[in-house]
Amino acid sequence: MFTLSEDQRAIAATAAEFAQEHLAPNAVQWDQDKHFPVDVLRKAAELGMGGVYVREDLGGSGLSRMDAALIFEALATGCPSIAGYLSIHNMVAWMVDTFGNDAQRARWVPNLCSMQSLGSYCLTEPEAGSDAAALRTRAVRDGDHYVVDGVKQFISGAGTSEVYVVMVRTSGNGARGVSALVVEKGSPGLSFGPNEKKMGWNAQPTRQVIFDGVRVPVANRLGAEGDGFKIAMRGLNGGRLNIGACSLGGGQAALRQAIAYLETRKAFGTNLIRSQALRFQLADMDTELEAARTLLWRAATALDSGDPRAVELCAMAKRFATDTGFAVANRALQLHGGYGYLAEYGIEKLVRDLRVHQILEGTNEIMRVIVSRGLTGA
Ligand code: FAD
Ligand code: 2MC
Repeated sequence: MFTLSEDQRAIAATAAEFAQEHLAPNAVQWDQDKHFPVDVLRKAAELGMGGVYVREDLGGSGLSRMDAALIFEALATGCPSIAGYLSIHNMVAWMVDTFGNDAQRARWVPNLCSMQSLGSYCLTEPEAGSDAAALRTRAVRDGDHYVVDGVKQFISGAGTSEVYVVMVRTSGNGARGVSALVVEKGSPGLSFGPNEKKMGWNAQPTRQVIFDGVRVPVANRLGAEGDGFKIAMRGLNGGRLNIGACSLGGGQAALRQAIAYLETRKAFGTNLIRSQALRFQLADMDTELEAARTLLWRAATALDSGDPRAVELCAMAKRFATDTGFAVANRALQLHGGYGYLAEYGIEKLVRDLRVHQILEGTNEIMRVIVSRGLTGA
C-alpha cells in the first residue's frame, strides 16, 4: 500500500504532465473569466480520465480508487476547480456504469467516458443539504414516465452537462422513498438558474437545476424504486476520496510555490529560505500533507477491497485531507507576504478553491457525524 507500482507511477506522471501542460498555465485566467474549459476536459478524457473507474467494455479505464486518488491529486496541482469537476463527472459515470442496466449503460456510458456528454450529480436542494434524505423533489408515476417537479441547488456543471443523475422522492419520507433518475438536457420543463457568484471553483459553473413537470421515462431510473439514496451515498464514498485528493494536490502545489518563493525572496540581508522558523513551517506543511495522503490511500484501498470500515475511512480521509489542504495553502499564502494576496501569484486562488472542499460532498461536520456513528452505532 505504501509503494506505488510502476503502472501507478506512470498513471500519476501522465496526470501530472497533463496538469502542468493544460491546466496550470490557464488556471488563474479561467478563474478570473469564469471560463469552463470543456475542450480541455475532453482532452483529459482522451487520456482515460472521463471514466477512471468505469468498466472498460464501454470506454472506461477500469482503474481502482487508489489509482483515482493519484490521478485527482496530480490534476489538482494544475487546477483544483477543474480536477473537482472531473471528480464529480467520474462519480456520475461510475453510478450509471454500476447501477445502470445494459441499455442504460449503452446509452450513456460511452459519451460520459469520452466527455462528449458531461455529467452532473443532483442531490442537494435549497432546503435539504446535509440532511439529504429530507429531499423533496417529487417524481410522480404517470404510465411509462415520472413527472418531476422541484429544485436542485448548487449543481456543479449544470447548464453545460448533458446527463443529470437526480435523486427524487418517489414515495413516503426519508431515505427509503428516494429514487435515482437520469435526466437529459433538453427535456421539456428542465431549466437552470443563473451561474452562482462564488468565492472559488470559478472555472466551473454552479447553478440550480429546476424541474417543472419534466417527463422522465421510467426506463431512465437507476436501480429499483427506493434505491436512490444508497446509490447516491455509494457514489459519494468515492467522490469524497477524490475531493480529498484534490485538496492534497492543491496543497502540494501551494507548498512547492512557497519553497520557490522563499528561495528567491531576500530580507534582512539573506534569502528567506535560510530562516529556520520558515523552514520549520515548510517541514510541517510537508508532514501534514504526507499524513493526509497516507490516510487517503488507506481509505481508497479499503473502498477497493470492500473493507467494512470503508465508509467511515472515506469520511475520515475527506475531512482530514480537505482540512489539511486548505491549511497548507493558507500558510503558503502567508509565506508569500503581500504577494500571496495578489491574484497573479495564484496562491489566493488555491486558498479560495480549497475552501469549498471542506463544505461540499458532505461538510466536514457531516464527516464527523459518519465517523462518530461508526464509533457509537448511533
Ligand atoms: P446545511 O446542511 O444547511 O448546513 C449548515 C451548517 O450546519 C454546516 O456547517 C453543516 O456542517 C452544519 N450541520 C448540518 N447538520 C449538522 C449535524 N447533524 N451536525 C453538525 N453540523 C451540522 N450538491 C450536489 O448535490 N451536487 C453538486 O454538484 C454540488 N456542488 C456544489 C458546489 C459548490 C460550489 C457548493 C458550495 C456546494 C455544492 N453542492 C452540491 C452542495 C453541497 O453538497 C452542500 O452545500 C453541502 O452538503 C451542505 O449543505 P447546505 O449548504 O445545505 O448546508
Ligand atoms: N455508503 C453506503 N451506504 C450508505 C452511506 C454510504 N456512505 N451512507 C448511508 N448509507 C445507507 C445506510 O446504510 C442506510 O441503509 P439502510 O436503509 O439499509 O440501513 C441508508 O443509506 C440511509 O442512511 P442513514 O440512515 O445513515 O441516513 P441519514 O438520513 O441518517 O443520513 C447522512 C445520513 C447524514 C450521512 C447523509 O444524509 C449524508 O451523507 N449527508 C451529506 C449529504 C452530502 O454529502 N451531500 C453532497 C452533495 S454532492 C456535492 O456536494 C458535490 C459537489 C457533487
